[in-house]
Amino acid sequence: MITFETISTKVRTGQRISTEEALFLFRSNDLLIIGELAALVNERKNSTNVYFNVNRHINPTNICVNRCAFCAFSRTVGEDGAYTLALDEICLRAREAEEEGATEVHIVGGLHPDLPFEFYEETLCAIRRTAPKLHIKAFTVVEIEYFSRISGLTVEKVLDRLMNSGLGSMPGGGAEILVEEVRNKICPEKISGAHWLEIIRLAHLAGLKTNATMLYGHVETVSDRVAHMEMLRILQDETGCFQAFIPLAFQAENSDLKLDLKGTSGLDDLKTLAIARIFLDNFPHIKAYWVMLGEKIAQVSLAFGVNDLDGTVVEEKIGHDAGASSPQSLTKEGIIRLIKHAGKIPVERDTLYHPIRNY
Ligand code: V47
Ligand code: SF4
Repeated sequence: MITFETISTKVRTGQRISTEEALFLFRSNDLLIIGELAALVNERKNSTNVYFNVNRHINPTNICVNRCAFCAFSRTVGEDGAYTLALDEICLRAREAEEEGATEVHIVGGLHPDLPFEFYEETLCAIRRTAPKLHIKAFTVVEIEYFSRISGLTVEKVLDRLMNSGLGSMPGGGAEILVEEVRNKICPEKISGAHWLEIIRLAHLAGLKTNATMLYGHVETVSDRVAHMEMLRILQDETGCFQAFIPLAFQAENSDLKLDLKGTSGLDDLKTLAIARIFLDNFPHIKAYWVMLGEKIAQVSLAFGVNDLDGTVVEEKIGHDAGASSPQSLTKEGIIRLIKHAGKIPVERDTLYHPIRNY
């Protein structure tokens, strides 16, 4: 029989918990016990260090052929608010970021019907020329698969050409919930969960580190969340190239998902982060993305197994188009303050988690 005692013994002795045990935790509301176990796992891995980076998000276009039901960011060509940044504009933002002390640009966008694959190669090359010190973390698996389709190249070749143009690592977006039944409801046009995992595997084999996200708080069940995490845990056992797991709290405004939702609850946010920390024992980092969670929940999550607060971001569109009430940007000092007030040591990191400076 599964009880808190049996789970606690496993966690304390460093054993992996099962999917049934993760479900048991999701079905309990004993947040403090779950949080204590998650904090223990995190402390063993990361001591009291909490990572952040100085980064800037750039979304080259919001025009997208997919139109996922949960996405308030995407537009069709000619629709109000549709935009595509010129290469010069992208480079200007990257140069500004570098001048302001950023170490990373995070680039993701919609699946544009007309831009050729070469545009994305040129974007990377141009950023590398104008801001050579920046690490370029770019393109979700969904974009990589789209580039393969529009160019007629294999995914391996697409990755190879992008890496030659300056791609340094990949973010974890597009995973949503990897269970097909859920994808059919929230993003039927998106690649399947199995395909997402296969392309991540190819990226890892090519030598790229990536993250993995999970969009939660919409139509999925807690079993779907556990199934999603299980698929990631299995792949991580094989490749070891995931860096951070990032649960993304669904922002409900302006989306086509007709749900009677005002967003996730604080309890669910903390429980999800804590269970992820316990279940994903082979992931080095659990990231609280303050944009979707708000600064306060992100800060409290540092006592619930989280060891990464993402970065300064500067200009965020995906969450804010969907009604996120967090600020567009946090200053480095603001992030350091959040971490210090939680009794932890702020560590500025680069994209690959090399420490730059402790505060
Ligand atoms: O794939 C879209 C999600 C993702 C909504 O890897 C939404 O370091 C909530 O992946 N409510 C893109 N989420 C963002 C992303 C990300 C962000 C920060 C850091 C990293 C990283 C990755 O945003 C999409 C989708 O899952 N998303 N719409 C929404 N309404
Ligand atoms: Fe397009 Fe990504 Fe939005 Fe889906 S989530 S509509 S693929 S931009």
